[in-house]
Amino acid sequence: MCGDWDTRRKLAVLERMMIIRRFEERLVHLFEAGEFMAHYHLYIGQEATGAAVMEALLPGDKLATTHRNHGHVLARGADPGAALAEILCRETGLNGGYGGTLHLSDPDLGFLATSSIVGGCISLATGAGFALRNGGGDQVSVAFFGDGSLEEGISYESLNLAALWSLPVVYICENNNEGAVGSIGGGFPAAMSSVKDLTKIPDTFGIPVETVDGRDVDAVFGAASRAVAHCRAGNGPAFVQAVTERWEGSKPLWPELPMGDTDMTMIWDDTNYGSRNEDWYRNQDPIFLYARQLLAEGTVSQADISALDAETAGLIEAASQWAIDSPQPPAETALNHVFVPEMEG
Ligand SMILES: Cc1ncc(C[n+]2csc(CCOP(=O)(O)OP(=O)(O)O)c2C)c(N)n1
Ligand SMILES: [Mg+2]
Repeated sequence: MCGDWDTRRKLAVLERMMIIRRFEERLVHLFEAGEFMAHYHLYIGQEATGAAVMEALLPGDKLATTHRNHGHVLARGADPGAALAEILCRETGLNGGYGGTLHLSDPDLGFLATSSIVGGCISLATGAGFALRNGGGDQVSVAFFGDGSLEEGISYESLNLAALWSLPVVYICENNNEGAVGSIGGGFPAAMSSVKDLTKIPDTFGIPVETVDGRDVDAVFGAASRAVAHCRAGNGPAFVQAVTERWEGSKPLWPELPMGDTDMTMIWDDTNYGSRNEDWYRNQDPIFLYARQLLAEGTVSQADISALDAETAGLIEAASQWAIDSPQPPAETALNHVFVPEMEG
């Protein structure tokens, strides 16, 4: 969807961001309850980027994403129940239970693949751009990746080819490195690049680049729309850097909910912030920022937000129960989709 933003659309975007938040929070609880075993990554703090970029795309566009993929798949409109079932490796999951969290994908929505191979999605989206360009249509392919991807050699080769061949690829770099602890500090791996200003990389290849506040729905939508229009017009690739500060719960190696489940009444009631979380609630949380914007312009009331919150919480509760109750794939199908070379002798 592109074009104008009416009240319905603004509410739909807020709802999408709330679904992602409640989905991710529920996942932490499901992990703690032993419902699945896998290293997993949360999109909390980056919801505005995924939700806004999807608004700049059309149904025929293609996407590839990373290990921080849940938010992208949900923002594009995937069913939360089928997504949760996939993470719990259930037969009813989006990928039949074979993908889990790291390969959670929705091919029906244009996702080519999701992978934890850092930088892999950049080459996949570039290849898709090549195919789309050769197909003669005006679709674009989109790569969502973290700042860490720009340490990988494949990223440079991909950007070079996309620029040389004028491929319709939108590169969305979600730079969440600010405040990251990194493996050296005992936390989740973070970027270690000698390039301090990442926009210099696409710029070197002659790819137009914009940096935006990744917590700001309107800013991300504006930059993504310009990038998409550039690609659709046959002008080659474009690059957007969406900057967010690292959310506290994604700093350690394993995700945490340091502030518990989000209390949406804190959007307008600041009496319970506590000093440690004050900056997050006032300046960082993308849902709070967007909801406050909609409140200020009179698009929604506090009652509307509370109703949306209750509806979203109910949706995720039902999705979670449905996923838990879903069967696992039969044991005899364990090797389906596995490439096993024929062994001699
Ligand atoms: C090719 C490759 N090298 C190393 C890793 C280990 N690793 C997992 S996540 C990560 C950091 C990723 O940083 P970034 O791309 O910025 O994503 P973020 O987690 O910050 O969103 C690394 C190095 C990997 N998965 N793949
Ligand atoms: Mg990062």
